[in-house]
Order: sequence, then structure tokens, then C-alpha cells
Amino acid sequence: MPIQKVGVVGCGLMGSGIAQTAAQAGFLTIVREPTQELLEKGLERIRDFMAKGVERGKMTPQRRDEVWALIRGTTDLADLADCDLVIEAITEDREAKKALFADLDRICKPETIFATNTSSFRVAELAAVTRRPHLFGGLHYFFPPVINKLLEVVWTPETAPEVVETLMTFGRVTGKLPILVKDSPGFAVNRIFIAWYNESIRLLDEGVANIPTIDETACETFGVTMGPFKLINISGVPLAYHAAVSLSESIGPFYTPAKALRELYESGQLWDLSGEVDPSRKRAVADRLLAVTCAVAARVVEEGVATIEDVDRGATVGLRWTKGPFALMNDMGWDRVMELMKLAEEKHPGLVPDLLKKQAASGQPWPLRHVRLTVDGPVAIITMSRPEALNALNAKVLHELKEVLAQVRANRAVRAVIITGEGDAFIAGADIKEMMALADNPQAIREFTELGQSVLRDIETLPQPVIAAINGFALGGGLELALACDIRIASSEARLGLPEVGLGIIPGLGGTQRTTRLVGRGVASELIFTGDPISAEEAARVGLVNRVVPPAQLMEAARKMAQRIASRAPIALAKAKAAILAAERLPLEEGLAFELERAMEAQATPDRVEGMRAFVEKRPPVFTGEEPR
Ligand code: CO8
Repeated sequence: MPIQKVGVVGCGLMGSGIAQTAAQAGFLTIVREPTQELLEKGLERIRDFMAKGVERGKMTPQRRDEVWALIRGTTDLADLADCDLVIEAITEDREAKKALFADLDRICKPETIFATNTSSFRVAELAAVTRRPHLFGGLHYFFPPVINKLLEVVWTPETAPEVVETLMTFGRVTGKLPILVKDSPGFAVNRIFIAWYNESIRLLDEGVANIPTIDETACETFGVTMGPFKLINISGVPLAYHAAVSLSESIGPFYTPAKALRELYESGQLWDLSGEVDPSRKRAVADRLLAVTCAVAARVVEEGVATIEDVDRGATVGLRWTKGPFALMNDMGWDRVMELMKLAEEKHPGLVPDLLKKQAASGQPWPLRHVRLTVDGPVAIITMSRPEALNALNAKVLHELKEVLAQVRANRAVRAVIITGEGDAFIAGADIKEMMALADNPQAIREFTELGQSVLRDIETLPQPVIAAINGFALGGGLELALACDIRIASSEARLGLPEVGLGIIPGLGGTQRTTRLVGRGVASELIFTGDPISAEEAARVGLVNRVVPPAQLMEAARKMAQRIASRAPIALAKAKAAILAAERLPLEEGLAFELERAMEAQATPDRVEGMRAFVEKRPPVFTGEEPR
């Protein structure tokens, strides 16, 4: 569902940032405030934010002007009538939101998608006031929306799958890392975040530790730069208090604001952060915070709100934890986790979900995956999904990719494959941190490199054609992986390069071989010797990629091509692919002989009979991929 024009209702702290991110991605964006004064204020917010961006060197003045030119302001809701997507970001007032959506429903064209940025109300309840609940979802941004990459895309039982897909794509092309969450109180991330700070304050209530000790322990345990008390002082006590009240009303007393939080809210004061850290209390604090956040995270998954990967992504990307709760549990091991769960149950009976107990009983770690496989009819989409490290290839990722490729190879219903990346990168290369850790062990480095080479060879030798949909950085091993694919389509934002010599190594995953074969020795040498990345346009000019498309159209272009390929005879495709690959290694005479054999094999298939008969009968062929009898 194409989006060109975006409406944002409400231009406060959230709305102004949401509007800016939409305009930055090239969408014509209309912001609406009910009065001229509020509108001026809102637009000023955007101007100020961009001015700061220019001051800090994050944005050029030219870019600021381009973005600004895409933003229009209005006080008239009717000006949003022909928007393709309208995002509501007004104050958290249930009745005001309902009235707004009822008005928008009357005003906007029937196909306009509505999204709410609410964090307190059920999306379905707001959707219910419109005649388009199937075109209604949530886009829950995190503060500050221009900078924080996390976006919760909320679906209700009535949201149409293509609307969910459109909202996910909108999130991606506006530079966010969207996670898919079910419409439920607090969605995924606030459930964990509020549990984290509320439990911290309960520790204060119980006299377990003082504020500096709790703040410092929280920072050390979760790898954040601000503990809960400092964070609440900065983001606002009323916000923290009301968020806990709202969850306690919808989920239960576990979220009832801790006593000290309620008292602080009533007094209108801030936390007093002074005092000495008491190291002897740190273990007790860390245990409670880990116990509660891990139990809540598992509960969120058990309720089907989000996957374990998305919960961890929410914690690492949205809350800036070094590791998500599931990765933390895997690191700690089940003995320690179950010790913590005993503590969680003592303090909050019923908090630990069966899902966690079952996983512990299995003795297996949480199956956190960094490579996602979706099969959509005859097209398999493999998504490299480790965006927090720009999808860098470590051994775990390579093993998962190998496993997924084996599944695709064995699935006869899959006729074409797309490989793409989540977030800003396709793949930013082999994992430099992991390679550093192996550096003193040549055998381990050799095994890692051989593993990488074998996975890329698996891609190259899949019987199904493979398209690399290069959405962002394709560097080092990432570009080498793209070169093992049959076809490359790049987003205009992609950057491609082989920077290895700058790290003191050489492209070892086929970069010296496949690049040279594809673009010739001169271009390959320039890329490899300078190590400089090139733009997608330049990559297309030198023949490194087949074509370049705008970011928002990348997956659509890849899908269209994959579907076109998938409509062809699968055995003929596999034989043609084998013959094309043979052209790279065989002299012409031998290549032609090889081609002849593959041609004869294709000739013998039932699909050849069907293909030619369909042509003569002037109807589309129905290919089965059956082997000759
Ligand atoms: N490995 C590990 N982590 C990475 C990698 C990588 N290749 N690339 C990015 N990351 C991590 C960063 O460390 C950072 O993590 P954290 O937040 O924990 O510090 C996170 O991803 C985000 O990256 P940046 O903050 O750097 O993002 P920027 O937008 O500022 O920059 C770049 C993006 C320009 C892509 C930058 O990240 C970069 O230069 N990355 C490295 C690119 C590179 O050199 N790739 C080649 C790697 S070597 C290789 O692929 C060899 C293959 C052959 C192996 C043979 C062995 C003998």
C-alpha cells in the first residue's frame, strides 16, 4: 500500500519528531495543531531540532532545507483528507483521541491508514470509533522520536496484514527498527521498562539500598548510562507515575506505583540523588532487578505480545541495555535464572510464567535467532536480523544462515529467494569484534573464514535464484555475500565496499574472486585497494548491482522480480543457474558442452511439455517442478 503523503496530528514533543522523521525519509508531511499559536510552536520545535542537528554536524544546511520544504502546517483537519497515512500524536486523553479519529474517519479518503502513537490506551478501542478498523494500527515511537530508533508497530485482531506490512515498511524507510507487537497494555517495551523502574523504587521503599546504590547497580547490570532515579528526574516524575498507574489499572497490582514514587509525585519534587554508594547492597539490587525484568519479559512473550528477539531488540535499541532479557538469561544459565525466579515469586507470587519454567526444564537456552526466514507463497525472504551490530556476520549468524539455506534448498515450493537486512545495513561485514577475539588463533580464524566461505557457496549453489535486496551498508563480508547472490537490487541509500585492507586483512569471503569475475580486474582492484565504499548509483554504473531503486520501493521491487522468476519453470531455472555459474569457471568449449547437457535435462521435464503446450494454447503455464520419469 503506497504511502506518499503523511499527516501528523499533534506537533508536541512526539508529533514534531514524528513529522521530522517522515519528512527526512522524503514523505510530504502535514502537521496539524488546532490553533495558529500551537502550530507555530510545533513548527518552531521542528526548526529548532533541525538547527541543533546542523550545529552538531548531523545534518547539512542543504539537507535541513530539503526536509523543511516537505513539511506543511495546518490548523484545518480537512487538509489531511488525501493523506495516505495519518499518525495521531495528541495528548494522552482517551475521549479527545476518540473524537479526533471519528472526525478523521469522516474527513479522510476511504483508503487512508490511521495510526495512533498512544502508549496508554488500547489501539482497538480507538479503532472502534472509525469505520476502518482494518486500516488502523499503532505506531508507538520512543523519545526522542528523531533519534530513538525503536518503533513498536501495533496490530489489533482487525488490522489487515497488508496494513501491518505497510506500517512496518514505513517504519523501516523512516530509519526506525520496527518491532511487531500485539495490542495490549504497555505493548512490549513499557511493560519491562516500568517494571524496571518501579521495582527499583520498591527496593528504596523496602530499605534494601539507597538511591545512588540502586542507580549505579542498574547502570552496571544493564549497561545503561542512567539509572532509574536519574532518568525519572530527567523525563518527568508525573510521566513515570501515570504510566505505572495506567498499567496497574489494566494489568494489575504488580504495576501499582511504589510508595516513594507516589509520594514524590504528590510532593511535586525530584529524587535526591546524593549519597554514598554501598557496594555491599549491590548484589541484592541486581538480583531483584534481573529477576523482575526477566520474568516480565517472558510473560510478554507467553502472552504473544512480541517474540523473544523483538523483546530483546526493544530492550537494546529502545532502552539502550547492552543485552536484552533473553540474552541475559542465556548468559546467566538456568541455575542462576531459577534462583532469581525464586526471588521473583517470593516478592510477586504468580509473576513467573509457565513459558519460562518450561524453557528452564528443557535445559536449552532461549532460541534467539538472528536470521529470519519467511516463506510467502513461492518466495522465501531471508532477513539478516542483528541490526544492533549492523547485521555483522559472526559464527552464530553464519550457522543460522546455513541452517535456513538448507531449509530453503529442501523446500520444493520455494522458487525464488530474497536476502535482505533489518535496519540500516544489509550486512556491515564479518564481525570485527569476534575476529579480534580469535586473532591469536590462526586455526580458529581459518575455520571461521571457511565457515563463511561455505555459507556463501551454499547461497551460490542453491537451485533457486537468489536476489540480494541491499537496503543499506554492504561492506566486506556483506558485499561478498551479496556477490554470491545471482541478482543485486540496491536501495539508493546503500553504500557498498570492501574495506578489509584498512583492517590489515583481505576480502576472504570470495571478494577477490567474485568481484573480479563480475566487474573485472580494474574496478575490483580499485574497490579492494582503496577500501572506499561507493554509492549505489556508482555500484550500478560499474556493474556491481543490477539496479537502484528508492528505499521505500526496494522490497516491492525485489518481490516483484522474485515473483516473476517464481512463475517460470523451476527445473529450467536451476539448470540455467548452474550453466551461468559454469561460465565463470569453464573455457567456452567446455561451457557450451555443459550448457548442452543442462539444456537436455530441462528438455526432458514435464514442465517443458507444459510450457510449450501453454504457449500454443495461448494460456499461462502451470509448472510443477516435477522431475522427468
Ligand atoms: N563487526 C562488528 N560490529 C560492527 C560491525 C562489524 N563489521 N559493523 C558495525 N558494527 C557495530 C558497531 O560496533 C556498533 O556497535 P556498538 O553500538 O556496540 O558500538 C554498531 O554496529 C553500529 O555501528 P556504528 O556505530 O559504527 O554505526 P555508524 O552508522 O556510525 O557507521 C559503518 C556505520 C560505517 C558501517 C561502521 O559501522 C563501520 O565502518 N563498520 C565496519 C565495516 C567494515 O569494516 N566491514 C568489514 C569487516 S571485515 C570483513 O568483512 C572481512 C570478511 C572476510 C573475513 C576473512 C578473515 C580472514
